[in-house]
Amino acid sequence: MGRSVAILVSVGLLLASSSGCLLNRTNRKVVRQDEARQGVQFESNLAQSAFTQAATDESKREAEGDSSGIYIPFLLAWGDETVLSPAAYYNDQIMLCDANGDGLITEAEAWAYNPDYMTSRQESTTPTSSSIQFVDPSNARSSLALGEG
Ligand SMILES: [Ca+2]
Repeated sequence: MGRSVAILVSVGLLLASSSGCLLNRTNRKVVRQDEARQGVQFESNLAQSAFTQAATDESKREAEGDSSGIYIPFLLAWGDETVLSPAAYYNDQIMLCDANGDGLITEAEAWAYNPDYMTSRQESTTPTSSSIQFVDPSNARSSLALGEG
């Protein structure tokens, strides 16, 4: 009785110390490690910030890696993970973002690539009521009249 409790405690400690499985092996491989970052130009600081924020996001790079293997709950986790090197991921993001491939990332391309960032920046730069200029209607009519004539 005492021996079976000790075995159960040992198994429990083993499960708790690993990733929840008795047998655990993950072979992680970083590919394209020798690749250098490509150069790219940006239309504006905003386009650069939007691109860089997403292209250097480590969690996205890790999440986009490939993994394969066998997983049996509490018993076995055995597999391979493949992730791009940071430079390779950055270069692939340039290809995704630079839609026309001209080596210049425009604000429009940055919008399409990272709309969340661009939307948040747009909201933070929305004009306040003190910065909005109102047009005098009499001047607007005279402008229209000049335009028509
Ligand atoms: Ca472009």
